[in-house]
Amino acid sequence: MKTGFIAIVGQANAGKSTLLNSMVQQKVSIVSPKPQTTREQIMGVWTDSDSQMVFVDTPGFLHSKNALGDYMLKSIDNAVQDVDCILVVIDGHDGIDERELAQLERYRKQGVPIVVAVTKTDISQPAKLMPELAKLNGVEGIAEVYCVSAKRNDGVTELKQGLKKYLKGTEMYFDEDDVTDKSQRFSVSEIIREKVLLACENEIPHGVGVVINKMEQQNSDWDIDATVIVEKASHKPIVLGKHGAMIKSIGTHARESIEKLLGAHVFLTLWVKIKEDWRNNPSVLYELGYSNRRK
Ligand SMILES: Nc1nc2c(ncn2[C@@H]2O[C@H](COP(=O)(O)OP(=O)(O)O)[C@@H](O)[C@H]2O)c(=O)[nH]1
Ligand SMILES: [Mg+2]
Repeated sequence: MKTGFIAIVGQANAGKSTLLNSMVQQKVSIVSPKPQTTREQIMGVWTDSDSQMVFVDTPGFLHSKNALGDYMLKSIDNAVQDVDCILVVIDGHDGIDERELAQLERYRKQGVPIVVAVTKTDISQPAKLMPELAKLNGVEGIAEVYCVSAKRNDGVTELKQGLKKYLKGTEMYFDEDDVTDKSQRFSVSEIIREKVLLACENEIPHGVGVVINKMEQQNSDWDIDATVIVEKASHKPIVLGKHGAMIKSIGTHARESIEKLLGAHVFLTLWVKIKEDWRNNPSVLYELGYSNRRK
């Protein structure tokens, strides 16, 4: 058995979480067109007959503007330590910029093999992609480059197969049925946050947090009660929508997705609460699980 950890890094919106979900064949990390959807380290586990790969998804690079941003940056640093391989995800549609090349240089110094996955090939023009790929030729320290489309699952099996050679461990880290290190409670709160991000366009960019107040199973049904936290009074009516239409629609989408995750009927109650500037409030960050403090 070959086992090991692979950190998934790259710019915000490159397609890291989508690629992780595609590699483990389950949605373990939420995805949205907004940068900084992923806030902390999430592990996705893939086990087959001869290997176990633990992928560590990270938030995209950002300039920290608040305490939540500091937490997210720390989470990237933690993720790239002690891994068997760093998988750098580059958006092939967007092209490769100087910042990405500089980051590759930074990772090279870690002394860990670097594999590049150029993704979104389903929407990249080959004629435009080729010169972008050529930029990687001169970069020292890249072990291999794979072109994939996470959305269409193109090249993903080959990428996983290729990554096996970098695994250095021999013991399994997770049970063979595990797909993530996160609790169901965490996944439920993330699904709700994803539906808010998807529903609210650019009005409520990143100031949304979700707290699960109650999550109980009665017979086979789940009863879940959660609060969506917004950071400005003006955001509350937007999340609620006209006569509550928006929060109702968010609730419906979230419930369907949670039912898939839990494989059972779900009763979901959502509340919206204002907590001004919560991204700088240590006790709210702690309540939402974004904290480096020990619990
Ligand atoms: N067409 C296409 N879109 C993709 C692909 N992978 C990701 N996306 C889209 O790119 C956006 C950012 O994806 P996400 O995985 O959240 O990126 P992250 O910020 O790097 O984790 C989302 O709108 C995804 O649907 C892909 O292979 N093809
Ligand atoms: Mg992500």
